[in-house]
Amino acid sequence: MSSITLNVKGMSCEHCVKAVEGALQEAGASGKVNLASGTVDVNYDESKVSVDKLKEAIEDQGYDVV
Ligand SMILES: [Cu+2]
Repeated sequence: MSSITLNVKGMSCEHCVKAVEGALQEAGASGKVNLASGTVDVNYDESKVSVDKLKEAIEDQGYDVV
């Protein structure tokens, strides 16, 4: 397992938390959003999914990964 912290712009409420964490789950990873810092701690299996794919999954929900 690998882990990374992503900076994500535009998350403001519980809905955003669910959208982002849900998208990561669908991509095969697990994420924990921290609204106060605008970050997401992600645990993932690098043999199954790339960081680029994780970023894409978040961006598909309408948020910017910076
Ligand atoms: Cu929201």
